[in-house]
Amino acid sequence: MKKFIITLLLICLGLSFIAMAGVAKQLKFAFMPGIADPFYFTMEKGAKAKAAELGVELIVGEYPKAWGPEYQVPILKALVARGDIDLLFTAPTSVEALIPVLKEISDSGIPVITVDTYIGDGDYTKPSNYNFPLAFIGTDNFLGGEVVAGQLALLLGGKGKVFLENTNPDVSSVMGRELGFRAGLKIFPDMELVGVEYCLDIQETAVAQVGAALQKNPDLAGVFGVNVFSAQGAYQAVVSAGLGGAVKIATWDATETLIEALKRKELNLILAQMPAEIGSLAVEWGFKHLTEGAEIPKKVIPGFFVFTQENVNDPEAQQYIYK
Ligand code: T6T
Repeated sequence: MKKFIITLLLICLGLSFIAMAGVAKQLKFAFMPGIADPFYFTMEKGAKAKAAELGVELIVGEYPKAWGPEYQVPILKALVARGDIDLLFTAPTSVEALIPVLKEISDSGIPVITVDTYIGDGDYTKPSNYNFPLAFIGTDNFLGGEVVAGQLALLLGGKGKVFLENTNPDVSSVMGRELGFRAGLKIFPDMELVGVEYCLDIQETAVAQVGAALQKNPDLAGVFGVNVFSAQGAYQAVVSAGLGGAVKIATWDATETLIEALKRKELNLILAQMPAEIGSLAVEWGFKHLTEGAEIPKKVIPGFFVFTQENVNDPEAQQYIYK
């Protein structure tokens, strides 16, 4: 009898070892967005789809109601305080202010990928106090800014006064767009940038700032709004001044609001990023890194698509509208 019980125990022990070996631990990734807007909602969708495909559990931090470290950092801290996160990907809302908190998270053993925005100058290959993220995955904002400048110049026949509505001077993405736009305009000696304002990612402020620029410059020929809220604000200001069509409007981020305005020919172009792809790539690279030890390229740069009045109804273009 004793021998039988011992044999039974050994069999049970063996079976539980086999079961444990067969069931790999499910990875848990955390995503901390920059603000509640269609760009990050679409990024979450892309990340969720890839996570489901790979069997990763995706935990999404509460969406900050406004832009800035004061809103993002407390949510980020609460997210990692759960203690069971295997990897974090996030859009830092400031190049400097997010360094200490992300460093602390990385030092605690949670690998960090920055998506959409970066810390420092975004070069994670050289020695610095911000080179600890595994990678930056996001748009080439400088290139996009140059493209927008070129397109706006084409729409204006290469001459005229333009105004740029930006959000925050300490955010890598939008500053890249501004610098690219400035560089792109240099090719056209008769194009003049008459002003730049920062709305802190508040649409009403963008409306007021662009409205004031229109009053100050009655001969303003074009406006560039660099992200969802600055673009929607710029569009609103031009239309409510009765200048829709007369003042050319270049925008960034393909929200349904902007797409509908483009279809009505009330604005001229929209640069669409690939937020779903950015989210999907973050999950895919994080998974490969943790399961196969893959080294992630320090910069992963998906492309972008430019919507115009001519292509906005093309069936192939519809996939670039944020969901
Ligand atoms: O344009 C995106 C994002 O790329 C940027 O970093 C912040 O603004 C958006 O989220 C749009 O509102």
